[in-house]
Amino acid sequence: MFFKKRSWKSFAVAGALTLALAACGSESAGTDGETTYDWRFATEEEPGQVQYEYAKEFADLIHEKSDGQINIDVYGFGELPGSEVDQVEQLQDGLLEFAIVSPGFTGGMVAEGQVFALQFLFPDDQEKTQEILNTSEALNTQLAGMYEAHDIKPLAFFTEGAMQWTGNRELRTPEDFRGFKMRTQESPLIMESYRAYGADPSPLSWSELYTSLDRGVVDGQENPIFFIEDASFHEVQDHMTISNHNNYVAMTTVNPTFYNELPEDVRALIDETVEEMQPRVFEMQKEMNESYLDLIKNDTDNPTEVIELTEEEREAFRELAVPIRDFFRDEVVGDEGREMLELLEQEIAAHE
Ligand code: 6CS
Repeated sequence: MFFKKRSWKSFAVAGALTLALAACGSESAGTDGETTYDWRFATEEEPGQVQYEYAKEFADLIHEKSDGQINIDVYGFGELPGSEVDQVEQLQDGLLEFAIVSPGFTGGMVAEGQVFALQFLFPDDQEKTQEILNTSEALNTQLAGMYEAHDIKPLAFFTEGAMQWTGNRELRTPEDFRGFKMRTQESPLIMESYRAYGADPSPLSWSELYTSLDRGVVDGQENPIFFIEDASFHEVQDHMTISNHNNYVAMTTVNPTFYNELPEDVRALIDETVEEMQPRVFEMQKEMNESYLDLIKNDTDNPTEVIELTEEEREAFRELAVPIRDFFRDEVVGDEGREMLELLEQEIAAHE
């Protein structure tokens, strides 16, 4: 079996933090009288990228606060078997305790999670967007409940930055997308959004993306700047459009059975640390997205034309993107999803 067996030992509490003794899962008595909790945390990204660095800091904080009683092994993308979608299944099956999940990969299962694929929905102001992600009842209560029904418990939503387009040709107007082979995540709504621009969407794991761009299997893709640079997509793309058409939203998730069976004080420790990580990850992505833009612009070995859309140019895309909200309401979700979007739209309006 690939995964390490979960190890539980009985313990004597050390330091200021007292973790309750209630057993969660299997437990075995240790010789040193201490319980150690060994958990696994999977991410969809690699060292140096936002999700991985988030998980590392989270693991370090939890380790420190628990006086070393809780160890969390963080897995970068590719260290566990399978794709992003397989990692979600491993979380649902309890093979992983924690995972960062991009809703785009769960579109076939929790249709309502595709709300994040609705372009031009959230404010352009990233701080406002993060505030909505932190406080929204539509997301943190309604949508979270829909995920929980599928054995995925979202503890937090955070932005990894505004998304931009890269292409093997200039992408300045919707006409430029005509017949364009656009790589997307596995979400019917993301695909529909690109069909509205006239593109030909093609879902792929990001592990296949560099080669697919290089070989012309696909013509372009969307991602935040830090990811475009760090995954070297700009090396095999001649153009990058600063479109800010959407945010890349990720969720910190936990297996609900594991979480619900934890002692209350351990759950409180997790919750408190998740909350502490929200401003931290916001700063992390902001710094990375800003500095990596300069890296792309200054990479003379791999020149990339950077096009910044004017408000007027963005408007042409917005006009085609807004009707996708009706598609979401009418074709993708049921009453609960419609109510969620209505509430979310009210929450967004209150921030603008
Ligand atoms: O494009 C993707 O699929 C990847 N993008 C980011 C920012 N994180 C992981 C994800 O799989």
